[in-house]
Amino acid sequence: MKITNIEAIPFAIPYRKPLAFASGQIAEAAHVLVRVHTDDGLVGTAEAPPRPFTYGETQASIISVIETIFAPQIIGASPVERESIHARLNRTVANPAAKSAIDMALWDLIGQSVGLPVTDLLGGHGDQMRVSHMVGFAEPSEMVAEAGRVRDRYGITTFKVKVGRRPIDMDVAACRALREALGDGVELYIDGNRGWTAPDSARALRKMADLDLLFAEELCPADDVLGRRWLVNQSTIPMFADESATRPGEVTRELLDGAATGVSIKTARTGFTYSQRVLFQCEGLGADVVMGNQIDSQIGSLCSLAFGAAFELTSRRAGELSNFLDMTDDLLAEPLQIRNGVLRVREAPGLGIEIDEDKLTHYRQDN
Ligand code: MUC
Ligand code: MG
Repeated sequence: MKITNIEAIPFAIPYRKPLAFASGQIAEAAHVLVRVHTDDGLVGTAEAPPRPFTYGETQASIISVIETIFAPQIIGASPVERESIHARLNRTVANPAAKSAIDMALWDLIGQSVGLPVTDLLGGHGDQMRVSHMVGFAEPSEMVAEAGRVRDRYGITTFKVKVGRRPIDMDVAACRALREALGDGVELYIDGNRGWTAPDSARALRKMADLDLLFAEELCPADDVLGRRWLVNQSTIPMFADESATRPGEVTRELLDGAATGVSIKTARTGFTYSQRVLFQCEGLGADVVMGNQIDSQIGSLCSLAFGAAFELTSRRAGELSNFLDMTDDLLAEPLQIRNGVLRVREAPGLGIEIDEDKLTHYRQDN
């Protein structure tokens, strides 16, 4: 089996309501669908969500780097030659979403060619994950209403609350309102997307000490090196790194620096190959992990689920798999269904991504 062609197709699907957080706002899923074709007729599929505020990639840059640099480097290779393919891709620095979409499409091809789901190839731990839902910036009462709706409709009982607004009071009030309204039966944790300073973060954590937060993610910038260590030293809850730890080397640095005690794994930026490395590193160092979300559509969510369900450590915590609920539509022929707070892995070989071609024709932006 040889790679014959790589398609990078821009598409845009509006959100019902924008998701706002300290580093940005997403109002439409303007992503890139990546399809890797082979000479035996199989097609591997994944998506690349551009997040300029985190990685500098745009929809145009993802398409350009795939078409002009990556495709010529790997056409003719076999999808199983992952090490040599990554060596070629890594001649170009950065571009994590573009590289990861190619990586996941290759795993999809390998799964299809041997007739096994990618989850089984990766680790085969289980076939489902509990789902955590992200609650974006709004007035506290609206945030409570959204979480309540999601809990009642989908059975989700874990919520990631976006914080990082300054001054800290509105976020502290939102977390308190969520705990009071939803009770002790739900899990809450916070993500600051670097919006607070270390002293802001310490104050906010003190004010929320009675809210039984599971952990806190990326409250202040990674460049605040001493501030982050100072924060971790005084925090009574685990502190997770997200956008400060996007590659295996950064993960090691953050953990050994004492700047974080856990890591968010996002397949949208480390694919399956490098997500495995990050996971095994965390396991070896005794660090905690959570499956994060890059505001993925159902395609990306299926990829995170395939990886998260494959390992015991990634299945312990609920995975962030529900951002697609805010989208007005999606590209999967068979939509994902969250039931009783759980998403199940597809039994089909590979990733089980079947694209609705009519929807793709409707939402693609290159025709
Ligand atoms: C997160 O965990 O930070 C927000 C921006 C992004 O790229 O991912 C999200 C969620
Ligand atoms: Mg985060």
